[in-house]
Amino acid sequence: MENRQIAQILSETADLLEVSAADSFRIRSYRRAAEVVESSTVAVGQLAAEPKKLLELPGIGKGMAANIVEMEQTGALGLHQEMLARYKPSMLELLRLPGMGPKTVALFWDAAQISSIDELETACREGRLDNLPRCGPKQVAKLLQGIADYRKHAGRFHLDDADLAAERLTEYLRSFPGIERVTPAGSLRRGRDTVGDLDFLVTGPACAEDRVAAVVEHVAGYPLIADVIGKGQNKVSFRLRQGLQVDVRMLPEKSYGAALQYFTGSKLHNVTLRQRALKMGYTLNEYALARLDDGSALPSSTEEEIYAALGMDWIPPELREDLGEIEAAAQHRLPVLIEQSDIRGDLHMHTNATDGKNTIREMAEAALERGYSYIAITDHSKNLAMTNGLDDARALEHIARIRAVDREMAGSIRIFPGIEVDILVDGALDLSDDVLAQMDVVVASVHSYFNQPAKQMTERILRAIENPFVRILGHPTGRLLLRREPYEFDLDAVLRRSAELGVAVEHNAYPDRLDLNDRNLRRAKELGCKIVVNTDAHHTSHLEKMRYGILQLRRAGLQAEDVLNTRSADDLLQRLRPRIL
Ligand code: DGT
Ligand code: CA
Ligand code: CA
Ligand code: ZN
Repeated sequence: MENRQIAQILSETADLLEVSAADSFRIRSYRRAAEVVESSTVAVGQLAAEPKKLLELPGIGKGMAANIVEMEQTGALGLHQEMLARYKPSMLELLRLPGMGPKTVALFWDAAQISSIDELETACREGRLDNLPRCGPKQVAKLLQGIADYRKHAGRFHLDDADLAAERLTEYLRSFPGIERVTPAGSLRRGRDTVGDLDFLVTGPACAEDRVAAVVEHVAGYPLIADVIGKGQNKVSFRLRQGLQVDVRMLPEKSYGAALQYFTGSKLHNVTLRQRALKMGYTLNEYALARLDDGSALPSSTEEEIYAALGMDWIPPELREDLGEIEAAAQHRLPVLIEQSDIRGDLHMHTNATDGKNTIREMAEAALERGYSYIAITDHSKNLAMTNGLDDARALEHIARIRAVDREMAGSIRIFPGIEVDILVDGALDLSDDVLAQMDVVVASVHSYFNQPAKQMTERILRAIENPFVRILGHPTGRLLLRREPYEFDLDAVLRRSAELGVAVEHNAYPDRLDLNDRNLRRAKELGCKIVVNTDAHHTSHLEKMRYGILQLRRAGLQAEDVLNTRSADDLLQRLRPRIL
């Protein structure tokens, strides 16, 4: 079992224990174990063969080690299964509603036996919660709104979750003899910020008509399947345990390009492309590109052949949204999109001085391993008390520590002292100018009072970026994908003013944010904004989330030169808003 899977079961168990009002020490031990496993750099499941090694992990005692051994051996945890049976699995979904914690879930369960979102909605509407503590008309209205918001997003998944699920399944499919190519198409291939379902295409000699039945059985036997929805002659649909639905299609080699083109989409791109094909005397479908007059098929085993036959350059999947890419490809003027290897550094990350998990040095070494030549350490400021944010005095001490590590590592990587300073309710910054003046990278972000009226929020952010020490506006719209909408404000006004002031706007590569989104990034470029892409890492392993940010930049048609942290360290410092001393 992978660390993520083990961690998920442990953390669900902690939630369920909390719902059942178990001993708080016990709840904490499961939560802590989940965290330790999730962030462990070794495969914890593999240690199960030598339980002594498990005990060396922080926070893992004898009981927890036995749990891990059980999961590795049986693929499940008895306690977890037992509690799921008691409360129904839908109980866990209740916890995904905004503002809903295990204590509230327990309250609703005890008072009204509510164990699903549907039951909660009915109970709200029938007034059955009215006599419970903290359940006035206002709270009930808020609950109903939360349910509506949740339903709007339900059935979509974060990009990294979909990506990891796809990687695992790809590996499994490739292991079958006679399968040569496996490609996740659809929105995942286009790098959309959230994914509805996975659309897999598979080809190779094993997909020949007389052999494909065995492939169908292999696919349906994938161990992470919750239920198989349908099995056809050359298609299998199923739902993974995490809820994600998957369609796998087996194809002959000669149709692979046509199918890949079709199932990559987007629908709008396909419609416009098919119209172009028709005008040129062809039909295009998932099986082939063919001549209209005699029905004869053109070579369709690769996408390149198909686009070339239509007089176009091959179009990177991220651009296939019918936003002008078809014309551009026909005129051979598609942009050369930014790639992950263009990135030279990451300018937003946290350490264990606040809510990060690693030291300055560990973050720097991890960045160096990725081939970066610089990073900025940008911990939180004091307004975010729950993160142990820095006040002026601690920020100064932190700068000194950052400088010391920078000196130790001189010649390999540069470490810029920085801060992610909170934009306070009125647009003032959370630290004094004297302290900010000593930082190379000041990222200013909104982390509170998200519900201000639009005008007030706009003024608040504009005031913040007027501060001459702010060099980057962090995650500018504040959205949390599938959880929180962007706050209401005049983004265009903020982008315009950022461009005038030379404040860079951030694309936050963390898959929960991906903010600014693709459309806003296009707008930012149009307005002449400086753009940076940062991971906002809270752990060394988060640095790799950069790739999800790169996908969004590519979707916005950005090139390496459009993004500041593709530059060398000196060039970058020159291009950031000038520092006043
Ligand atoms: P998702 O799953 O909601 O994140 O988004 P997609 O883009 O993966 O959409 P999905 O899974 O419904 O379909 C995958 C691709 O198949 C889609 O991008 C284009 C193609 N496709 C599906 N249905 C149609 C259709 O009715 N017409 C055309 N032209 N293409 C379609
Ligand atoms: Ca899909
Ligand atoms: Ca689909
Ligand atoms: Zn932040």
